[in-house]
Amino acid sequence: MSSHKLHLKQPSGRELLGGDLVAQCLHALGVEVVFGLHGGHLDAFLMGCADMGMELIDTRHETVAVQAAEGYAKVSGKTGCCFVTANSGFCNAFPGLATAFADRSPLLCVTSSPPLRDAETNALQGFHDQVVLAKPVTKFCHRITNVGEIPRIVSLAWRTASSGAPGPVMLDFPIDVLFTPVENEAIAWGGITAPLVSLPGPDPRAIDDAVQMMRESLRPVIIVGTGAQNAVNEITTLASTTGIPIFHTPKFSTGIPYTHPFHAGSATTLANLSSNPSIRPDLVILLGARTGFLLGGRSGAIIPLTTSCKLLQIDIDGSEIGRSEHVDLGIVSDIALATASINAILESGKVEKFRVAEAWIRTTLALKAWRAKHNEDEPKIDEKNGHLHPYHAVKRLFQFLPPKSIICIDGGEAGGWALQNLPEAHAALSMVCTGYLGFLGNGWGYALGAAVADRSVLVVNMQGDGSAGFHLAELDTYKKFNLRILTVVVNNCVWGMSLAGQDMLYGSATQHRPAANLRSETRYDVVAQGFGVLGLIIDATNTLPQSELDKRRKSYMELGSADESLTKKVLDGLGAAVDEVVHENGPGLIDLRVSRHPYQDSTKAMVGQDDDPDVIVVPYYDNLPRPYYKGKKKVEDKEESSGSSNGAPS
Ligand SMILES: Cc1ncc(C[n+]2csc(CCOP(=O)(O)OP(=O)(O)O)c2C)c(N)n1
Ligand SMILES: [Mg+2]
Repeated sequence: MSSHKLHLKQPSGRELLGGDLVAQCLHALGVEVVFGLHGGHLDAFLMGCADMGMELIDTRHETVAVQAAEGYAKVSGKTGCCFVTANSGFCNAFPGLATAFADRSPLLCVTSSPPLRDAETNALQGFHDQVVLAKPVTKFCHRITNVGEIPRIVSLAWRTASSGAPGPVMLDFPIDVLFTPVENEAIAWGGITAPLVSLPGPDPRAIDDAVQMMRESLRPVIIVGTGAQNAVNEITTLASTTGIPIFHTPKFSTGIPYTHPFHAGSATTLANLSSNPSIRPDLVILLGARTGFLLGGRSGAIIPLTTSCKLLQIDIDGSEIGRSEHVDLGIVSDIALATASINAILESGKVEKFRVAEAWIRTTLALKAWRAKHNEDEPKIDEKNGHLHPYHAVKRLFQFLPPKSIICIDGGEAGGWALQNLPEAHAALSMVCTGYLGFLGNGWGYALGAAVADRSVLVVNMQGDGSAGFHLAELDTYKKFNLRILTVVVNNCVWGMSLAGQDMLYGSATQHRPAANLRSETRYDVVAQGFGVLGLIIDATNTLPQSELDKRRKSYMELGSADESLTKKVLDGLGAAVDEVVHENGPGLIDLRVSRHPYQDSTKAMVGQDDDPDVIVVPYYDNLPRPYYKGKKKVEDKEESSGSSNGAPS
């Protein structure tokens, strides 16, 4: 039937090849932009993309290309697309696939390999079987061995990436398949022209139960995650009708407007209620948000793990429901459909209307205004080293950002300061890019994809000086495509979170701080200038040597009048630097020098340093009880009960 076929466009001056067919299939599926890095294997495909008017954004590293496709998906809501060359490019792409798989991000990665007949001959860029390597980090991956089967398999891969729990897929087109002329009669079209499938909806009885749970709850909260990306209207309607506050996972804030009256900010602030059970949630409604370390793990700090708090989890993937803890009600469904069903019941008049008590609404919404008092009270400039306090530096930076920016958070301590100060930014969207893999450097690609998906806003690429080093060369990509990305290197001249852990665990027991140092002489603003990007530095000590290259250095010291205090001048200088980048209408970088102290509260909580001799400190995870007792108290208890020592070593 002709309607199931694509009308293929004949390229002018050359044959229609397998590569054209791949490009035209992707075009038919709605792909407008493809991220990647060139390899000769892919030229037949790239020519096909160019012929179809698809935008090609080429990066300086394949990891970034895949992560840009992921960032694009996160912001546009569409499936991202990328290309990487055979073996070398693929191996660089692997971290991107791994991250996207953990993050359930829909993307299709195109790669290539040596000609089919050269299999296992030590051929160029053919040593590793990419399909085998990619299997555990993709939802689907396949090597296409027949040019005629391209549409069928592309369609299958695309639908796999974007349906159910989304995720990355990879297609390996051997170079001979890409360069083989297409024979129209021999094409298996598969579902390439089929309309998009509808999304899975909820069981109506479960929705009744969910409504009942909400009605019975006194202190409910909603926590949204990436899976709620397409459900902004439905969730805000639910919140407006019921007064249930909406928190978001730190990983992804969704597009719920910051200004919405029930937007309560990051769910991490719920930990502030953990000391008082009477003002903790008694119902947590997880909408497309997964339990795990980003929501406090098994500590119960964010989601109370007590019988007095019920957990209602709605997710597209049943295996996420009750993954680590008991769930009182689990619903497998698309979030928009499930929430719309809840709203329909509430509007139908079938159940009595309910509204959360004002006191609970006030308590939860006040969390957005909560600031760590100790950090607030600390001097803005560290008296010991003359550097800006990282909390105050990031806070002021965020206050200067244009509202509705997109904030991509990378780095260790730097990321913690950014997350803590997020409410100051009035952002349209925020994401912690390190994600489930704790992967430093991901922010470069996510920021790139975000900036391509939405060119109307400023994208802020928050980096530590450590994480910045992974993909600094992408400044070149930002410049090449003149993207509105402000990179901020929160520069404490150290692998800060690494040093924090070592300090907390080893203290004065040893002076060794292995592999934790970074160079203070490295000038990220000058590096940016080398790429033709506006590079600025904010340094309260004003002691850095001037560089020959350093033509555009902004001296904040001259920005204020003579009687203004140093602190004000530095922070105003930061504002001036942000303004300069905003007006540049292209990329910019601020090397924001900060003190390496104090350490972030979340780092302290994660490291979990504990002097109790009966506790085994397991940094970054929950501590363990010692299988034998070392502390006096326990030994005495034992002695009291048994009348003798238990013989355990102390
Ligand atoms: C790819 C990767 N390598 C190493 C680590 C381990 N790690 C976690 S935080 C951290 C230090 C981060 O330093 P920086 O980016 O400068 O941020 P800071 O903590 O100094 O603000 C390191 C090395 C990681 N998470 N990811
Ligand atoms: Mg650092």
